[in-house]
This record gives sequence, structure tokens and C-alpha cells, in this order.
Amino acid sequence: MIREENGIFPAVCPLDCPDTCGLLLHKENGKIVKVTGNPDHPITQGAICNKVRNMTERVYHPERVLYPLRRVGRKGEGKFERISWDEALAEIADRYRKLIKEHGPESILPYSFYGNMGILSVDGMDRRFFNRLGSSQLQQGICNSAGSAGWKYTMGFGGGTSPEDTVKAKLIIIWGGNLVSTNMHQIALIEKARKQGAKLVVIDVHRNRTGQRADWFIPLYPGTDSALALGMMHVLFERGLVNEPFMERYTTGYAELREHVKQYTPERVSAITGVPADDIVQLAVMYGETSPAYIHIGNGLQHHDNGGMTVRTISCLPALTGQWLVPGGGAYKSNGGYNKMNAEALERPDLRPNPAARTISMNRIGEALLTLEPPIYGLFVYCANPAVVAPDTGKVERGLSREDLFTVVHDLFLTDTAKYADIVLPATSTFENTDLYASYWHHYVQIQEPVIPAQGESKSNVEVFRLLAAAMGFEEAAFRDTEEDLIRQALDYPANPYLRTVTLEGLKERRMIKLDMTHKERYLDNLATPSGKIELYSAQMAEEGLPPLPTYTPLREGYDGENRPGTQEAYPLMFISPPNHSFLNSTFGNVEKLTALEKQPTLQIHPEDAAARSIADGERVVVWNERGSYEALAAVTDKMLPGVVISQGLWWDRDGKRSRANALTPDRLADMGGGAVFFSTAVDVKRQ
Ligand SMILES: Nc1nc2c(c(=O)[nH]1)N[C@H]1C(S)=C(S)[C@@H](COP(=O)(O)OP(=O)(O)OC[C@H]3O[C@@H](n4cnc5c(=O)[nH]c(N)nc54)[C@H](O)[C@@H]3O)O[C@H]1N2
Ligand SMILES: Nc1nc2c(c(=O)[nH]1)N[C@H]1C(S)=C(S)[C@@H](COP(=O)(O)OP(=O)(O)OC[C@H]3O[C@@H](n4cnc5c(=O)[nH]c(N)nc54)[C@H](O)[C@@H]3O)O[C@H]1N2
Ligand code: SF4
Ligand SMILES: [Mo]
Repeated sequence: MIREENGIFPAVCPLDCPDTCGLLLHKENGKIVKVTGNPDHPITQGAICNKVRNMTERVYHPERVLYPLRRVGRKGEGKFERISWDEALAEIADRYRKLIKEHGPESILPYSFYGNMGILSVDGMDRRFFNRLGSSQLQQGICNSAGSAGWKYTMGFGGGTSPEDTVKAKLIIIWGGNLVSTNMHQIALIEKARKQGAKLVVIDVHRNRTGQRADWFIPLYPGTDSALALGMMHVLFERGLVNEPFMERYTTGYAELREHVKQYTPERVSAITGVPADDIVQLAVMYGETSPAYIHIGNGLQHHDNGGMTVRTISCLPALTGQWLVPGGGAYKSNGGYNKMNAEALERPDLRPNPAARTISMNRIGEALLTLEPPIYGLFVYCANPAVVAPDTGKVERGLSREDLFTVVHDLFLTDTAKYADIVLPATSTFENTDLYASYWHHYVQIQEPVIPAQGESKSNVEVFRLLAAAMGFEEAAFRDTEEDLIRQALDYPANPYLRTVTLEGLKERRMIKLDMTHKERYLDNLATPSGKIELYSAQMAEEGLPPLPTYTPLREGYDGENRPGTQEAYPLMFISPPNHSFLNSTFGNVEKLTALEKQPTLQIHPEDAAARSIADGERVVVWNERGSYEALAAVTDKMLPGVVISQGLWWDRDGKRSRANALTPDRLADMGGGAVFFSTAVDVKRQ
């Protein structure tokens, strides 16, 4: 189905990035030679990031896995022999049949995330296969689930301000996000707003690329953001900067909240957060007096023990001032709710013989592999790289090393995870497939059709699970659906009125279609909370044993200005390991053009903390705690408060160096949503 050899073909960026850019693939002699942005995309408008401008380096990388492989060395050693697809499929089906017979289907666990955001690739045939198999189920809490749960308690529906509207804002607060690196088109819209006089405030634990552009950068201690938001509420109520008629009509519990926030005085909040009391007052007044005021909630602040409550608390702010009614005001956490598709039709939970099959948290994969009873004996990893991205990778590696574990990895590369596989299956790049893409930020749905043939013997996720279903003897018609059938089924979803403009035929003709956003006009009348209103007070949370009002809870590991738990004596520094500019999670960590830009893992450390340890700028350091250690180059800087160290990027283990930030991170779960707590990590640092 590949069209002409040469020419320029539309495509979609498949990566786990809010922008979901429209791309153009330039083909010469049957090969993609250049990737540029598609100027026809109304939001991304022809601009793309440097990572994806270099996508050909990944697609045609000499180390791409092109054939099925069987392990011949030790687990983790990376020694494999080439086998045929027939052999690979037969071996997997054979092992699965034996495991099911001896230990039941729940001894098998799929582990996947969004290495490719294609809906067919990660929420389609794969789900059907594991449902029909009756495998254990995976709770996918690694990215945004704590914050999403927190947002949901307050707002119900998983959608907020539209990107198009943010250009109207006069005050923009980016809270715990590094959008210059992680959401570049939102920055373009913010820059337009700034040309019209808007002010940009960035609240973060370090002056990242985004903070460096801000009109006002506010640094604070990790995990203290809900205290800051409560302090703002204190000032807003005290100074009468709240919108009473709005709260009366659209919220629950504002009287209780007003009483509750009296305890969060600027002085107390200052002690907790490290933000001067005057700044807290100034920020609150600025927020209360500027309209439209827009808050962009990043992912960073919810990767903490208290991440759910932090997002819940911040998402109450626009309700206090009534900013939800002002075009360009309000808040964004994720807009994924607008494009919700027909998951039941896609994933077919009805095929599952055991609807009550156990669910395992992906954030505790190491622990699950090591201790779960009855044990996991079969692991199938696709679109994910847990040996690098999951918390506490030491544990993950010990789990993956188990001799009695049969691991299959489907990927484009021999990732650090694939090195532990018994069977590696080669995956196509998305430019070789048909798939459907929706953004968790903008409102355009897009289609991808193959532009180059599958490289080597690689196969798409849809194809792999179709073949595995056949090898297992699954006869349901669901396993014979084509990609186009799957797209039709996904889009046929009258329960989501926003989706009604989008059809397969329309997509094939126009490549991208905007959701029907007219429904959004009734947004506030129709919230999916128990009361139908914005829940400043949540009876549901009280029932679930959570504080019903927004509350500040200190981190379990780490400290703030008030609370210094025992861990702080052994490990006095807070270690934050957010994404870097040139990788996408661990993707591109093997593309030299991009690793060359990032050079090597660095540790940003405050001059006071460096001096106390006799560490000079540019020296090699070891970061450690009770879970593991990590090597990096010290960069002495005052971009954060003393006591906080920063290392950006999820690096592959290279040259025997300990270059996995997640060797240090805990596999506890956040307060809500089973979220990961990557940034609630206490460490110490020494010269190497
Ligand atoms: N270039 C690039 N782009 C990406 C990605 C990538 O790896 N690289 N990953 C993609 C994915 S999967 C996601 S989820 C998004 C994430 O993108 P963002 O939403 O931008 O979130 P993060 O980059 O995780 O963290 C953002 C910031 O949170 C800060 N932070 C950490 N703890 C706290 C805290 O307690 N309070 C506050 N206020 N700030 C804190 C960090 O210092 C960091 O600067 O980006 C996507 N885009
Ligand atoms: N310390 C720390 N850890 C973090 C984070 C952090 O900020 N700090 N961020 C967290 C977040 S927000 C996220 S979302 C996770 C991301 O975690 P993952 O989703 O595991 O992210 P990637 O590292 O990008 O791994 C995706 C893998 O999928 C493969 N892949 C791509 N396309 C396909 C395909 O079509 N088929 C198959 N079978 N495979 C494919 C890629 O080659 C790659 O190896 O990491 C989390 N881990
Ligand atoms: S990674 Fe993000 S910014 Fe870069 S091309 Fe893809 S969607 Fe666009
Ligand atoms: Mo993520």
C-alpha cells in the first residue's frame, strides 16, 4: 500500500508529546531523507522539534532490530541469535500454553506504555490479545495518573482550556512544566500572548529553559506546590479577590474552603515552600486581579508522594476567581478527555475469560517480578523501556534477571530492557504503519498511513498481536479486523459528542480533523463530578479516606521548610530527574546526533551544596542513596534552591557507567491514581 517512491507525504509525530505535530516526510529513491513540519496543521503550523527533524537517524539507525532474535547469552548480556518469525511465534505460543496450563493465564503480564501514541498500536489489537488470553492487567500509572486523579476530583472531566484560547491570556502561570522542551507549540502561543502584553510566571524547582524565559521565575522546594496554592487562596479570600457569584453557582464547599485556608498564612507557606511571604501575596494578588489568567499544570509537580493532591489543589484556583468563564482563562492539565474514543470496541474486554484478573502497577514492576505470589512467569514488553524509565531500576533489573521468567520484548532497538529478553521481536517505525493519533493537548485527530515499507522483517504491533492470536488458536473475528476496521470502531462512539466530526473517510481525505468543540460551551453545566459542580469540597474524597478539602501533605521522603523526616539526615538532598531537551523519555538515547547535544548526564548542584562537599564545576560525582547510585558531571549553578539537585534526561546505560537516574528513585505510589513518585527522592552526592 506504499505510494509513489518519491515525493512529500503527510505524517504524524508518534511520540508521547502533547504537540502531536503534523509532519511531512520527504522521500527520495524510496527512502525518507528529510522530516519537516506540516504547515497545514492549524496548531503546530509547520514547526517541529530538533528531535524529530532527526527522526531519519532513528528510522534508518544501523542498530535497528530487523529480525526476530532468541537469547543465547546471559540475561542482560545482550547476546542473541537470529530466528524466523515462525519460530518466534511458535516458541511464544508454546511457552504461553504451558504457563497457562501450569500456572493459569494471570502468570503472564503485558507491560506497555506510549512509546508510540498510535491508538491501534497501544490500545487496540494488543489489548484484545491479552484480554482473550486472560493475562494479569497492568495499571499504567507511570506518567500522569496521580495528577489526573487529582484533577478529576475537582473538575470531573479530563479536559480544560483549549490551546487556541491561551493567546488571549494576560497572565500565564506555567506550574511544574518545562514547555520549551516538552510542549513547544504552547510556548509559541504564549509568546503571541506576551506580544499583546501578557506576563509569564514559571513556578518550578529549577530555572529550566522555560523558567529562563519567564517575566517572573518562582523557585520552591519540591513537593510544596499545594502549600503555595493554599497560600494564594488564603490571600484571595482575605483580600476579597474571589468571585462569590461564580463559586455560589458552580462550586461546592467554598465556605468550608474559606475557613480551611485561614491556616495557610503567607508566613507559614513561606516557611514550607521557600518562597518569600511577600512574593506569595504578590502572586495571589496578580492572579486575582489579572484576567484572563491561565494556569498550565505540568507533569513535574505530580511525580511526588503528594502529586494528586497538588494538582487537585491548583485546579481549584480558577474556580475561586471565576476564570473558567473567561475565554483564555482557566487551566490545563490534559485535554485527553475531549477525544476519548470507543475503548470497549477497541480493547474488547468482553473477550476476557476472567474479568476479575489481578491488576499490577507498572510503577512496581521490579517488586512485582521479585515478590508477587502467585508469581509472574511471562512478561511481554512493548512500547516501553522499564529498565530505564521505571522507578528503582536496580529492582527492575533483578526482576528481569530471573531465570524462570520468560520475557518477550517488541521494540525497534535492543534497549536496556530488550537485553533481558528471551525473545526480541522487531517493531516497525510508525512511518511504516497505518494508525490513528489524537493529542492530549490540542483538538485535532490525525491519521498516519505507511510511507515506507516495513524495514527488514519488522512488524507493527497490530500485526504482531494478530499473528500471536492465530498462533494461540484464537478464532474470534476481532483478531481478523483490519487497521481501517479498528479506526472505524474507535471513532464510532456517540457517548463522546466532541468526536462526532471525525470519520475514517474524512481523515483519509483531509488527514486531520478538529473535534466538535461546540459542546464545550456547556462545559461547566455538565461536569462529571458527583455534584455536577467544581468540587472545592469533595465528599467522594472523604468517603475514600482522603482529605475532602485541598490540603498540604509533606513528602514521605525529602523535606520542606517545616518538615524534616528521618531520611533527611542520611540523604540531605532532593534529587529531581525530569526529561531533557533532546530525548523523549529514553527514546533517542541511542541516536548520536542527539546524545552529542546532551553530551552526558549532568548534575546541577547549588554552590552551597557543592562547597560543602568540595565539589567543583565540571567534576565527576556520584549520587547515591539506599537504592543505588548514578554517575554524572557536576554543574555548579544557582538555578535552584540549596538542597535540590537536578539531572535531566533518561540515559541508556553506556560504557559500563551507572547512568540511570532511576537507580535512585523510589517505587512507592503517589497519594492518588497509583502514580509514580520519581521526584520524591532523597540522595547525597560526593566526588567520584
Ligand atoms: N523533549 C522532551 N519532551 C517531552 C518528553 C521528554 O522526555 N523530552 N517527555 C514527554 C512526556 S511523556 C511528558 S509526561 C511530558 C512532561 O513534560 P512536563 O509537563 O514539562 O513535565 P516534566 O518535564 O516531567 O517536569 C517539568 C518540571 O517540573 C519540575 N518539578 C519537579 N518537581 C517539582 C515540584 O515539586 N514542583 C514544581 N513546581 N516543579 C517541579 C521539574 O524541575 C521540571 O522542570 O513531556 C513530554 N515531552
Ligand atoms: N526519573 C524519571 N523517570 C521517568 C520520567 C521522569 O521524568 N523521570 N518520566 C516518566 C514518564 S512521564 C513516562 S511517560 C515514562 C515513559 O516511559 P516509556 O513509555 O517506557 O518511554 P520510552 O523510554 O520512550 O520507551 C518507549 C519504547 O517504545 C519503543 N517503541 C516506539 N514505537 C514502537 C512501536 O510502534 N512498537 C513497539 N513495540 N515499540 C515501540 C521505543 O523504541 C522505546 O524503546 O517514563 C517515566 N520515567
Ligand atoms: S516530539 Fe513533540 S514537538 Fe517534536 S515533532 Fe513530535 S509532537 Fe512535535
Ligand atoms: Mo509522560
